[in-house]
Amino acid sequence: MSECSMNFAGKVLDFNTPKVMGILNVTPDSFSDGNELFLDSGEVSLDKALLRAEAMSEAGAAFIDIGGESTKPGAATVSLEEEIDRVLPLVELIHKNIDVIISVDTSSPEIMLQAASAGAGLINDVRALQRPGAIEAVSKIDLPVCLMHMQGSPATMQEAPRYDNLVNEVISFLDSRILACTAAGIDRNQIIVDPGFGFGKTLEHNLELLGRLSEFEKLKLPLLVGLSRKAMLGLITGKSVRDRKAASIAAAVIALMKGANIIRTHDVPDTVDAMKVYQAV
Ligand code: 8Y4
Repeated sequence: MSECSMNFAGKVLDFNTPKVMGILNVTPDSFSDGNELFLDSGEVSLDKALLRAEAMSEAGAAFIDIGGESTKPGAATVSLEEEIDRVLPLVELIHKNIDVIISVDTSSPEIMLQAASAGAGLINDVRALQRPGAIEAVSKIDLPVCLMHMQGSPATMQEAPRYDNLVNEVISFLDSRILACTAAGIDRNQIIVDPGFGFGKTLEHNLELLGRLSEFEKLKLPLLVGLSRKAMLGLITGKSVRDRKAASIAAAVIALMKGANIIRTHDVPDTVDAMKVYQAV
């Protein structure tokens, strides 16, 4: 949505021009870039993570998205304690050292509260604040939130995704979550929406969502999309996760042309270049 700005813990951003969100994965089994941030002890290397965040920020990322729980189908569940240990020291470190908006990818109210105290500027919840206490947590910390659509739960969502009317159902779900949020005292202008590519969707579903992305403009809220290196791009190109950069950028440009305001990506420098070309035209 244009002509709108949001305050992310003191950093104000307008969405007249699109923005990049760089992914900083701190899940040990993350299927692309995870392991390099891990020490032999199994802990996150804070030094390496900070360097990576600095590089993404310098390359033009407005947001750094930090997540400690893998949503990969079949991934091990992470205890709250483990998620806290992985995510919070990094939020603090980045907050102290880098002028960037810190997005925390979590569904846990406890993490939301602690992350806000540690300097987070955005809560990115793939479960759209459906966990008990999550809406109340975001209402209390008064930070913007990204509400994402998912059908089912990460463990089983790709088994048999099914929709009678895909775009209508995704938009209705987001509408109902927006209503739940505003009813709980969250400001409508603190909400970002996301169709949730790959979350309970077949290739066909993902293609229809991308092709019809401009229909999400009727929600009149900033639109975030995450397409980077996802399985749909592997199905289209036949390439493995590490070789999906060009496909990811092509998908990102299509999303931009259909009104996306934030692109979540592993490849910040190239996505920023693509965005500059889009902007120039
Ligand atoms: C390689 C690496 C291939 C990672 C696929 C993946 C989204 C998100 C994720 C999204 C928002 C992912 C946390 C899945 N996707 N948050 N999170 N939107 N808002 N898979 O699309 O990146 S994790």
